[in-house]
Amino acid sequence: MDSKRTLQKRLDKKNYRKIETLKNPHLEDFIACYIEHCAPQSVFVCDGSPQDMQYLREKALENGEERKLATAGHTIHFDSAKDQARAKGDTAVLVPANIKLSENVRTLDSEEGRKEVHEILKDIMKGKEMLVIFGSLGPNNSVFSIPGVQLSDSYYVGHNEIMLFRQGYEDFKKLKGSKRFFKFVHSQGELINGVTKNLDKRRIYMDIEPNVETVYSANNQYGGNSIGFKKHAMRLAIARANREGDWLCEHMFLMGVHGPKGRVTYISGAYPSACGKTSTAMVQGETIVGDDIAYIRVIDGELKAVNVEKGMFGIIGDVKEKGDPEIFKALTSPRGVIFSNVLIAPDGNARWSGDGRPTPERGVNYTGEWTPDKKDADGKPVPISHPNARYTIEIKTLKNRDVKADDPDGIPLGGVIYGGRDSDTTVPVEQAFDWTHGILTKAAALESESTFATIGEIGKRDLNPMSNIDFLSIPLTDYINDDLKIVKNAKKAPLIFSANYFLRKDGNPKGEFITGIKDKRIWLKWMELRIHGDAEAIKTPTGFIPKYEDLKKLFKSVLGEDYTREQYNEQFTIRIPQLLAKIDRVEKIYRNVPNTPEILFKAHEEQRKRLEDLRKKKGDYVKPEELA
Ligand code: SPV
Ligand code: MN
Repeated sequence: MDSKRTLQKRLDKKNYRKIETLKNPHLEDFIACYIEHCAPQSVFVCDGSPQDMQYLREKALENGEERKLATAGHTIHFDSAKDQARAKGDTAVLVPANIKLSENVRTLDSEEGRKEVHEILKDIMKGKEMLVIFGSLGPNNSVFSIPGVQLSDSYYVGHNEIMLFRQGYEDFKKLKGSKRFFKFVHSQGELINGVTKNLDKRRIYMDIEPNVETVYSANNQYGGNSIGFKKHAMRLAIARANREGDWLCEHMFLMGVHGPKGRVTYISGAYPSACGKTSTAMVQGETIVGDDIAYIRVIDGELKAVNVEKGMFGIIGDVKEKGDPEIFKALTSPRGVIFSNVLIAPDGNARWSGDGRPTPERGVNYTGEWTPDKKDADGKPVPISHPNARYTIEIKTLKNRDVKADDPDGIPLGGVIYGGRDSDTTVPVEQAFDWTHGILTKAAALESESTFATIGEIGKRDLNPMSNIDFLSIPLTDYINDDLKIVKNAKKAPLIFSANYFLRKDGNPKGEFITGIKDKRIWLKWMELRIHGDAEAIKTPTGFIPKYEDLKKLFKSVLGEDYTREQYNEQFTIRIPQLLAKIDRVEKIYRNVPNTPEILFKAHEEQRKRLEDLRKKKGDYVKPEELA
């Protein structure tokens, strides 16, 4: 194939020049190959200039992928009713024959998968424009970052990518012809009333092989399925990080926690869906670096991290002024916002489930005309917005953006949080004994309990190690080993914490919460103090917990609240039967995970022994003051 000839023939002069300038034969081959294969009517290359970005925004409106809302800068997009979340069943990592990843990750033989998806992609862009979008995964001019190129026939995808990711066009120049970039091909496929028609042919295949590093995505629109730079790039990055061995790609937010005398301490956090991840990163009084994906490296003996993104693709449900004031403000004032799958209210603005405002009388959502009494085919009420409805915003428009949000040198990590959800087991905040203990008993044992809002039995717990179970493109145990060894070349490891905002009265999964919505602010401040050795702690069988006096002071100074000893005792009781049951569950799962390191079982066995010893002395439920 003569790529240059194809490009010259199929691109107009201006667009051809944009590619030629990059002097990268691998890029030219990739673009030419998919022009031939997907057969678009035209090709638009976005070089990151303001006018090219404006073109994407305007085209998204002009061809109906987005509609304007009443507030300046706000638009809305609808996905098909059946394409509103990541399509796990249609997603697979392509691996050479006979290689198996973990049970949780679907794999397909590379040859078969490539053949299948390429048959689906054949001529899929007929009559459409192919967009070529360049991104930098991580800050520009940074050792952390990886350039990527996305081909897509969706302006909505292009629009999201220029908001969520830093521009990559200049970074491609710096590649000097190398093939060290990630590649993504996406098509919405044939549309009917603006949404994907052939959902039976929806495929998202991750080709992680070192010389390929390409994701093919067909017949879908939902951002988690279509936006290559986000979770698709994450699968490629996890595989590359594992091969290179000296960095990590984590499903983590990054934030600055503000301590005494102007001190800023950076903390990352991995939380499964619906466990409070974005709420924590956007908490009042602190500053945000990123809310979803981080690359981590050891630099000069320190663990440093960057936000792979520059925007947020957040879940909008339950964002209300009271609980998430910073996000609520961002979503209700003029600035660039793309809403997806929410309701257009009669005043022309976006409304969503749990926004804390009176229910609108009517509107238009992803199901068409909507009224509060609308029922679906099964007679169930149709919510105002889809439970996975999202917003896209740029962090630079937020006043709580951290000053180091785009620092190419990254931010130094003082602490790492693993945030789970349970009504009856883990205390609101606890520090692991050390890095290895934290990775093995907190990160690898991270669980999330199903709620009314999620499908499944209430109170059922899913293991979600490092909150990354859905995105692993390498065996789970390799990922755990990579996390264990990253600190080998560090002078000092960050502290590891667990967090749980969801304890309920008497451990009843339907009972009321025993911590307040704003209490996470206190747990963060306590972690910050611990990182600097400015707060003492009580040793329990599972880690270090705060002392009452320290929390009392923080509740008063940060929230102006009187924190009582009763509250403390209720929240921080060591619930031995539940903690032992958790160990049983986790061990049972890892017994079936191939190559689980022996130290994982050992760490849990030791924890079990410490819990049993304490139970013998003090009974099932032990108040912290009994240990002090
Ligand atoms: C998540 O589910 O973790 C997300 C949204 O961040 S998605 O892009 O769909 O993965
Ligand atoms: Mn995520």
